[in-house]
Amino acid sequence: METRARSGTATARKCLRVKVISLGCAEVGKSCVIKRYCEKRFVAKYLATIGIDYGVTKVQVRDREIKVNIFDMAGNPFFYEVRNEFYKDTQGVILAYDVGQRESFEALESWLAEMRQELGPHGNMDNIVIVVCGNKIDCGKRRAVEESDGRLWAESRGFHHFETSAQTGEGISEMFQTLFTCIVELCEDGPRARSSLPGGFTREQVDTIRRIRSSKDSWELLGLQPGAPREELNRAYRRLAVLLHPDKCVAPGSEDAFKAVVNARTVLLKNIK
Ligand SMILES: Nc1nc2c(ncn2[C@@H]2O[C@H](COP(=O)(O)OP(=O)(O)OP(=O)(O)O)[C@@H](O)[C@H]2O)c(=O)[nH]1
Ligand SMILES: [Mg+2]
Repeated sequence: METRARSGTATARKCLRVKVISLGCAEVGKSCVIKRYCEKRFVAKYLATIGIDYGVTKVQVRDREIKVNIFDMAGNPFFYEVRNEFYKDTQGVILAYDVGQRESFEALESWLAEMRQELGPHGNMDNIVIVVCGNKIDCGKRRAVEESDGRLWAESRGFHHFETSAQTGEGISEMFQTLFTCIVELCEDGPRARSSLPGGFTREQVDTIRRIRSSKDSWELLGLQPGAPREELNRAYRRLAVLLHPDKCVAPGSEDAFKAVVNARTVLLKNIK
């Protein structure tokens, strides 16, 4: 990883030093995303990271100069013993998956678990800014993870979500800028002042949308036993409609979930006397 100073503006305030790591399965493009940001170039040949790659870059956030130490981790399980040394004192995480490879998205939870485990019982995740990066959006035809799925997963955990292409550069600078801005906010104001955290919706809404998406029939979608009476059906419908109404619910996917609830009720009512 090359070192490059991105801002020469002198500032009165002390330079802030921060530590950022990249996490995610092998070959999702972690090294390329970092290279695209730091060096403005893309390498098509796969050169697996061996353990850890380290680099430093300077950026300007608001009136503050920050020196970012980036630890780019290898995704291959073989390098766990090397990786685990580098979790501590992390302030920012790029948690990456490949939008064309479903397993790399489904593995995000286990990457968080590895980090939690290495930080230990006293490690505080509230002091770490996590951006979730769905990479390789230029490979449009083989998409396996929808943008809304990625966003829902990330935002329901209080993380930012970006889709990127290290090849074209799309989304890259927005993602890094958000990461660095949030880290500076956190350093200056503490966890309570994370004004730019996404959200505005509840865990119940997110879990309900997920349940609706994976339900196999209209009964299951409404959370009812097959053959439930009309009053029960209407009660379940009302509860879900209030929870997910697009006027009140801003969780990603709420509009489709709300439509599915309305359809399920219509279909079932036709068959109930
Ligand atoms: N088309 C396309 N290919 C990409 C993109 N990002 C990375 N790649 C390719 O995907 C392969 C893996 O990229 P890396 O950045 O080395 O992946 P990594 O996540 O760092 O992998 P490990 O170091 O093994 O954990 C390389 O062949 C890259 O050229 C992208 O946005 N679009
Ligand atoms: Mg790598």
